[in-house]
Amino acid sequence: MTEDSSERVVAAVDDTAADIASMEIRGAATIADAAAGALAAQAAASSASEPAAFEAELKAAARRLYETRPTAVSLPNALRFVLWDMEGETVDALRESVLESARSFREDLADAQDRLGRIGANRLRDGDVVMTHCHSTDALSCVKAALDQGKDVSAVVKETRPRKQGHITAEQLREWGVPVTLVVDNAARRYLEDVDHVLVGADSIAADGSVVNKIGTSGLAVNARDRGVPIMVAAQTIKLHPGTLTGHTVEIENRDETEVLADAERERITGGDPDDPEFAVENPAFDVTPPRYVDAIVTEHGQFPPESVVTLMRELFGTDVGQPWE
Ligand code: RUB
Repeated sequence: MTEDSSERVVAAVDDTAADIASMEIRGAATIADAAAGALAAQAAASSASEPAAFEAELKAAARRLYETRPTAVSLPNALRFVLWDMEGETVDALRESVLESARSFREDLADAQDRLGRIGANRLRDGDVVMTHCHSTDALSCVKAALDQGKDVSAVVKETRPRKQGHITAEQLREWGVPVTLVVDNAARRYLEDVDHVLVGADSIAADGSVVNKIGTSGLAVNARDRGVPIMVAAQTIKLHPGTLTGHTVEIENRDETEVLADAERERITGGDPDDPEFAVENPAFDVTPPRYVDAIVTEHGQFPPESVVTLMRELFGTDVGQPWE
């Protein structure tokens, strides 16, 4: 609960926010889906008796969710879509509008991923090998659609330090019967010789076509370009960052250093001084791949060269999106 009783945030919102922050819920599309679900839970459980109090609660819930992870734009985009549609003269009407927009947002999200997958699958030929980085449900939907089209696909899966989300990718691909070779991140260049595509997702795509994704994506893309392997980014349009149209930059999340180095390891390196001022660990979660290293951005609206996503962004978002939870 927030302190101000006119802005009660229900436990489901607090729990979702905590799960997003701790990465129990992770991956841009999954975060967006959970955030819309949490707003619906807030609307359903609200005990507000006045429309203004109901709206204040929804905005407080959106703020709570917004503050959890800064890089994936799908989170604020999900909050925008749901709050934009909040309308009505009574609490019941407002509630109904939020429940309906959250439901249709989540449905569209799943549908967009399926459509994107079918488009991405057209780039994959029978017998192709893809190299993956991290765990992206958008990227995996392309593989799934290719399998559904009867193509054989195999994968070289990068472990993806520090949290090893590559293991989730490997598990999913094995469930679908895809042969997987798991490699440490440092082995990527060696294995690029054996692959036909680098296939990754995105957390945010900027107006100039830069792709923000899990740390290590940009190095992989540079190596892939050097080896002549095409780089395909699978990203629904909720990954387009409308703020970059008006000069905002994408904030890169820095996570806790214990994800990189356990306390005992740190102690060993610093000779037992936990606060050694001469020793630092940094843990940026994402990096930026410039558009010149990306061959195609595959969305539910088709595939685009990175430099042209700006047109799509203007069409879908206009130029002034605002923050309806403020
Ligand atoms: C996940 C990550 C994924 C994108 C796309 O990072 O970088 O590639 O979020 O995922 P984290 P999806 O594990 O830090 O959330 O395609 O599922 O939206």
